[in-house]
Amino acid sequence: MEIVSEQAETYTEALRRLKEKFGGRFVEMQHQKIRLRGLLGFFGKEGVEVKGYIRDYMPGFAASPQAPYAQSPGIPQAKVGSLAEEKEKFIAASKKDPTLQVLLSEVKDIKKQLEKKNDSQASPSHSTIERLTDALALNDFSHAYIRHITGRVKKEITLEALDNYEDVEEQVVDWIGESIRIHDEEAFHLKPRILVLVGPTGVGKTTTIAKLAAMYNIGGSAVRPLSVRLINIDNYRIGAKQQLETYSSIMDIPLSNITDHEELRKTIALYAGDADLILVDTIGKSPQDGVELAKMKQLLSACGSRSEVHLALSATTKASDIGDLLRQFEPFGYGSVIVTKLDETSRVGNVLSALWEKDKAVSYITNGQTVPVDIRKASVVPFLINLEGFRINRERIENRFPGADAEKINWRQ
Ligand SMILES: Nc1nc2c(ncn2[C@@H]2O[C@H](COP(=O)(O)OP(=O)(O)O)[C@@H](O)[C@H]2O)c(=O)[nH]1
Ligand SMILES: [Mg+2]
Repeated sequence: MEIVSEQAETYTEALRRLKEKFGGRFVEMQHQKIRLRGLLGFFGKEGVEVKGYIRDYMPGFAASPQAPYAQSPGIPQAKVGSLAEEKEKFIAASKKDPTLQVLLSEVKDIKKQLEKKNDSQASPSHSTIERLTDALALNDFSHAYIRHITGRVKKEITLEALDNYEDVEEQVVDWIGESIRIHDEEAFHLKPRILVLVGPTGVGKTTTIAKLAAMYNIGGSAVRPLSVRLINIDNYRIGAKQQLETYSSIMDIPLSNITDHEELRKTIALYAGDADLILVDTIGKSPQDGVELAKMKQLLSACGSRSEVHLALSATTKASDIGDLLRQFEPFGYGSVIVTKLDETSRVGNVLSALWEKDKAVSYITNGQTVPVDIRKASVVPFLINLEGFRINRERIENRFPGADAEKINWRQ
């Protein structure tokens, strides 16, 4: 059986050509939008590719004198119905005939192979694009993210400019930077600001709460000193209560341990009078534990709809797990993510791809175990200077992405 295809600007034109060549023997398997190949495969117009196979005589397909297209002499004519009709007839016939069943499974295989081939043809290579793809993959960016970037390169960069790798690389670094959304703290100027931290066990929620408490309580060039209160709902884990209590007493910041919705509501009401910032630490349950997550969500509703929920996400999380995590915590309505443990990995593509795909902002980044120093308000620069295999002109990106207190950050020490 022979597989054929035809590309044209319209579906009708592609089909017309196929019918002209093969008459009623042509059976369509699929058609899809493609970009017609222009110079070196770039900048082609949109078109359609129709694929199918040439049918030999098959029982069940009667010759039709009304076949609309010319038939080759000697070949039995087939009735040309709609694709759906043809398919149905074929499947019905194949049920009775084991030979046809084999044929059907071969057609399916061929279809799969054609699709695969098509995928690889869809990205015509240029050495710059190949190098960029490798560099992005080295940083653990997802396939979707890499496709998005290389797609932009093909669409927005001329063939001539593509020959200058350094320029394209610089442009791509900017695009990566632009894809990072930073949480807008100023948008939350309610008093008190209630910041709730959720996330899986061990990502660094409690440590981060302590760091945030110190950062805002003490103040500094990047933040003004605030009146801070702590609330802990991590009573289930042995030692967890004590962990935040220790920080609270060292920093002399009031802490309440609470166990239920009502207690949480009352505590917030009590603190609301004189606190600027209330930080709420939550129980560290496994994200697989749906019941516990639902209980926590119900309990947290006591914080009110104006509270900010942030998800703590470790930069060391496997790329394949990040999507699931972001989804599992979605019911909490978190708007931004605190990326923790950036010091433990040199690859940030996994996190950046997931945040971009789910359109989540980054609010803070933490880069070490030491309370209170290892935390920063999120900014684009630390992510970019962590990129492996990209030439980074630090001065240029700091001007391009002026951030919180980027000038003080030196993550590559
Ligand atoms: N390397 C590194 N370790 C961290 C960071 N943040 C927290 N940790 C460590 O991660 C572990 C779990 O932290 P914890 O705050 O108890 O996590 P929780 O279960 O989410 O509350 C502790 O050993 C912390 O010291 C960070 O930014 N970098
Ligand atoms: Mg904890």
